[in-house]
Amino acid sequence: MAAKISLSRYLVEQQRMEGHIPAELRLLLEVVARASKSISQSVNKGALGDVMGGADSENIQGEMQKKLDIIANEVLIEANEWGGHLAAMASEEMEGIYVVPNRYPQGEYLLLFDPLDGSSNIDVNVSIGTIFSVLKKPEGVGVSEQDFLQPGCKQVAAGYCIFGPQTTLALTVGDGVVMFTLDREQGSFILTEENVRIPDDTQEFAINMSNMRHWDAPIKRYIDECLQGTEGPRGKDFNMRWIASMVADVHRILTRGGIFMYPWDKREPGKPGKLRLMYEANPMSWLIEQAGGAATNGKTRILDLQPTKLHERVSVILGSKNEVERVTAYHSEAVDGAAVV
Ligand code: P6P
Repeated sequence: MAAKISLSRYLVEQQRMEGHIPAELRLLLEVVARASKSISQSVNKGALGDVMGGADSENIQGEMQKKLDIIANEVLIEANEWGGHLAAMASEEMEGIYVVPNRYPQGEYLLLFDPLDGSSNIDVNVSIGTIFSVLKKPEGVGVSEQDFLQPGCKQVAAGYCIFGPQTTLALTVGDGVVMFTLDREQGSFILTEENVRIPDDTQEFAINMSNMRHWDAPIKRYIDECLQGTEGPRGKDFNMRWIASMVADVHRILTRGGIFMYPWDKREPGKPGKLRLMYEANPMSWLIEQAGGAATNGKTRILDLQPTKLHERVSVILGSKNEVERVTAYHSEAVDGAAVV
């Protein structure tokens, strides 16, 4: 039986053999993984711990926070602030950046995270997760919010930890996607998937269908064609999934393919989309691209988007390459009137 490779061993070997992971980045990733284990323990307590329900507070997004949103955020801050690998952190749950306190050494990395994505699913026991993104701090003295405003193509590491039937960590440092499953008996993440690949084609789409009347024409066209199945222009039947937890939907796509869409819609025309660019769309888009998929906002590659605000939102179309390209082509056809076959 092949030796079990722990996350620590994998990262040490990647640092030693491939040179992909400098020592400070390896430390950062091990700390994030350790924090994810701690969050997983809290999530798994459920009603047996004081972790369910609302926290009677709102986050910067104007959304009611769950107790676990705050717990997860605090775990990530406390785990990462003292190690000397970070200059600052940014979180969906905090309005401004969190600069590492002067009592600790400052490092060269910036860590962004959605500490507990999908938290509306906590009370109904549906998979949720932590999403993280790592950037290098630009040269210069000190650190500011401006330093975080880098396009997703500048990420040096990205991943998520999904808290479901298994606790699984998905990770990329730019050399493909690997997955580690938490061995609760050992308390270690064990390598369970290397070289994750997404099929170019799929027959499974993920979108919140209740928003259909608000969608733009290209999305309506794409979904309508999927729903026509074998009698329609696609000539094949499609299946639909919507977990309302991006981590779970993306994990399914990394596991068996599919397309995930949270597009702009007419409900709030001034908002480009619901999902956040810096700590949801960028890390997930890099994972998807590293696994052979594609990710656009309907018009532009998500990883090329230049952010202007820390909490800005974006329209997200990601997953199996040929399907994402089709939806993106429908958007350009709608603008240019060019024929799309
Ligand atoms: P809706 C969770 O709140 C989240 O940010 C993503 O994880 C998820 O894909 C989306 O929102 C679900 O949104 O409008 O379907 O509840």
